[in-house]
Amino acid sequence: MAAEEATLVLIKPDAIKRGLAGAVLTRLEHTGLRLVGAKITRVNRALAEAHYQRLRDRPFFEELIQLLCGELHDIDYVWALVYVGPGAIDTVRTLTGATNPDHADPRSIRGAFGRNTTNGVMENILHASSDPQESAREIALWFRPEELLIPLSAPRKRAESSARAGRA
Ligand code: IDP
Ligand code: MG
Repeated sequence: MAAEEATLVLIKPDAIKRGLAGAVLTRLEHTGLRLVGAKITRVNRALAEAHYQRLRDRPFFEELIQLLCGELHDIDYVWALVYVGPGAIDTVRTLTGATNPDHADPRSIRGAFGRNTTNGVMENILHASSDPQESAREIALWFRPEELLIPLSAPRKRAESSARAGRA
């Protein structure tokens, strides 16, 4: 049985602009994972930069920040969602598909709906956490604990407490 995990999904402004948020939510709902947090929220530059901090040295970083903030699509919000369940991170990553929509499995969300525009912008519809450390960091960035239906503990804390339990 896969480990119980939590994962953050962001439905990005390109999806909202194209009226695809409902289709994405439907596919996420069909995973059977439990939705424990959901909101629409504005994204300011500081939040976008913190979210994508690992990519700050990449040449497309500025465009990526503008995209997440909605500046490229004249959209002023994203959907932020937290799903939990066994193997939730991989389940949602597989459903999401490869980063580049041209390379994504056509059965995935990005394969079905993503595109590279003629202006060279990668519109890949959604963000999905890539690993337990990132999901814990991202969920804490986007949600206050009281906004979630259940308390979530960070993976490192879980590891530390089992190490403590082992020593006791
Ligand atoms: P992921 O979203 O599949 O996890 P990451 O490598 O974490 O992919 O990149 C984060 C986001 O940065 C992507 O979803 C996409 O929006 C953007 N991105 C990644 N690579 C490129 C690129 O080569 N050109 C433009 N945007 C990119
Ligand atoms: Mg990523």
